[in-house]
Amino acid sequence: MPAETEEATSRSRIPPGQVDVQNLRVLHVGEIPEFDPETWSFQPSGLVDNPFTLSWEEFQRLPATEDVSDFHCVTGWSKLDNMWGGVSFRAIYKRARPKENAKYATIICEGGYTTSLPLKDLLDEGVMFAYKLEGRELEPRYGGPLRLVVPKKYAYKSAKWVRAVKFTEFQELGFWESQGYSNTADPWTEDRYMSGLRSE
Ligand SMILES: Nc1nc2c(c(=O)[nH]1)N[C@H]1C(S)=C(S)[C@@H](COP(=O)(O)O)O[C@H]1N2
Ligand SMILES: [Mo]
Repeated sequence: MPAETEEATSRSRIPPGQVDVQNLRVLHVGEIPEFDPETWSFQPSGLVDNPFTLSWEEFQRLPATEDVSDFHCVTGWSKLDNMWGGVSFRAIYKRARPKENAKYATIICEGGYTTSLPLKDLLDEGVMFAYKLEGRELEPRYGGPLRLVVPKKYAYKSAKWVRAVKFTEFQELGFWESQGYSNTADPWTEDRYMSGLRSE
């Protein structure tokens, strides 16, 4: 397609106040955790009929999915077209069988980082626990062995180094959300901060 059209198309995929970058930037609080495949586990729990624990080997045997999505960090950069591979949130949801009063999930990471989302957002197309990026094993700095990917939200919802998912009736505030970042985190409406708390 002509260069102008191409530019217009990609510009329309960049939310307001964002600039597009060629590579994901490595961004997180704390140290990159050590990964030991022998002791690593993944644990869905809370308001579910079937709490379970999977080893790394068992997790990798779950049916896999792939999805290409854009990534928007609240600090102002976006990286388009990332091909993630892993297990859809839906698959974990189905296996855990949440109780009727479960409405949210808190994602719990190695090192203590947390974030949370309504189940209706987590059940969206493209939301997955990813262990691959561009067909290769997900590098530790990008959240390997396992990270959540939530394409429609600012990237602090895309938690790296995930170890557990807790289904809840009420929403728990995550790490950044409890420091004033928006709980709804919609890049398209520049929903960056909790209303009234911060303006820049
Ligand atoms: N465990 C954990 N996950 C995290 C973070 C973090 O500090 N700890 N930072 C978030 C933020 S603010 C961003 S922008 C993305 C960055 O992902 P990347 O380093 O793969 O680009 O990870 C998100 N997930
Ligand atoms: Mo971010």
